[in-house]
Order: sequence, then structure tokens, then C-alpha cells
Amino acid sequence: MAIQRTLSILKPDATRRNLTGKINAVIESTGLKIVAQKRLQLTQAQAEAFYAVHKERPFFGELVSFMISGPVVAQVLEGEDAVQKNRDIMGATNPKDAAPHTVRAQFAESIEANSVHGSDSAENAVNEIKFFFAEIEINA
Ligand code: YYY
Ligand code: MG
Repeated sequence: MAIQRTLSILKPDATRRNLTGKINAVIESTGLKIVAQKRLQLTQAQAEAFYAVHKERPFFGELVSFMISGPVVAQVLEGEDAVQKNRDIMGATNPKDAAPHTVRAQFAESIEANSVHGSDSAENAVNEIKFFFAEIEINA
């Protein structure tokens, strides 16, 4: 497996509770490197566009409202097998199902306020990184 990039988002429940440093420590403990990072307030249109794949799902409206309820930290993570490595350390979508030591097991409040987003495939990672970052902002 070659060096790969993935998009990570620290969600509004994490910024609200001042957990960005603690979550970054978990990410960095995997060997993944945070090669770009910025804190921003998503607009409703941006959140809807980012999660467009879920627009027919019953939770879409609440997901969008939650994602614009406060600032997020968007990040690019780089390293060996970055997409899967980040998914592994995030834990299951529902924190009740997340393995111990994962970010969601340790920090998530609920299935909705679950602290982190991570790209789920290499192909989606490329598009999600482009959504937030220009190449000049990504520096290993
Ligand atoms: O990739 P991941 O974040 O683990 O889950 P997705 O199935 O892509 O759903 C995106 C996002 O939507 C999830 O992180 C929380 C929210 N959500 C929800 O509120 N209720 C559900 N039943 C499923 C997902
Ligand atoms: Mg997902």
C-alpha cells in the first residue's frame, strides 16, 4: 500500500468541547501526518454539497444542521494506507458500536454528534480533499 491522503473533519461537537488537540493526538499516534488543517464555519449550502451522497437519507436535514452548528476543523491526513487507517481509528459511526480507544468511543456524544468524519475510499478522498483544500495548502 502506497502513501495515501484522506480527508478528516473534526465536527462541531469536537470544536465546541475543545477536543481538537486530543483528537489530533490520537490521529498522530497512528503515524498519520496532518499535512493541512483549517478551522472554518460551513454554510448550509456547503454542508449540503459535502454530504450530497446522503441527501435521500432520513437523517440528512439533521446532519446538515449539526454540521453548521459551529466551526469544524478540516484536515488532510497523509501516510501509508491513510484512508483505512483513519477509518480504523475513528471507530464505528454509532459510538455505542465503536471499539475502545477509537476517537468515537472516547469522544463522540451520539450517532449524529460523532466528533469526526473520514473519507471512506481513496476515490472519495481525492474529491473531498479538493472540496476544502488547494494543493498549495497541503504540505508534508
Ligand atoms: O462515514 P460515517 O461518518 O461513519 O457514516 P455515514 O454512514 O457516512 O454517515 C454520515 C454521518 O451521518 C454520520 O457520521 C453521522 C450521520 N448519521 C446519522 O446521524 N444517523 C445515521 N443513522 C447515520 C449517519
Ligand atoms: Mg461516511
